Amino acid sequence: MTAPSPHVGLIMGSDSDWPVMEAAAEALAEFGVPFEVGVVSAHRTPQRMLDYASSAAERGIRVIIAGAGGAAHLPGMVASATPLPVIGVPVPLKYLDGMDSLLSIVQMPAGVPVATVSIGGARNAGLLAVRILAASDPQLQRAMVTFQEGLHQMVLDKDEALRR
Ligand code: RP5
Repeated sequence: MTAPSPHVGLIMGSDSDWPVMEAAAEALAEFGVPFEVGVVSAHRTPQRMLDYASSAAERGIRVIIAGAGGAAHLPGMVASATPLPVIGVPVPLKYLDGMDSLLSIVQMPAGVPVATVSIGGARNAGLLAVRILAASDPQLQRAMVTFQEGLHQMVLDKDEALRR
């Protein structure tokens, strides 16, 4: 049996980003969304980044999640070279608490959008990718509704436990 072709491209500037970015992979796996993972650096492998971004749509990728730390130009540069929706994850490094990554990703010029999640917010990046795919996939949308109902119930359960 052949593996399903990936719908989400999960890329990061360095393998050192993986401990943060892993949460996006987990979210995608929870919903059974096929994805690929790779290291693509805007600064160290600029041509590879352009090749990845410009070929992603024709390879069947529908959403790209790009995480990077420091001078985090990867999500924005990828967004400039693909028509696909790009979700940017600011990865916190040793200095500046990820503010550098956040500001590098979030302040995009008009015309080149990147949906930026919170610093270290890779799980939400995965969930946002699921929602984007679910907009044209009723089965996936039902799974998202079930997930949201689970969140609702979790809060009610915690409330009840506190009141006891
Ligand atoms: C960025 O530089 C990467 O996304 C990573 O967050 C950071 C440091 O990379 P390494 O020096 O750990 O490879 O481009």
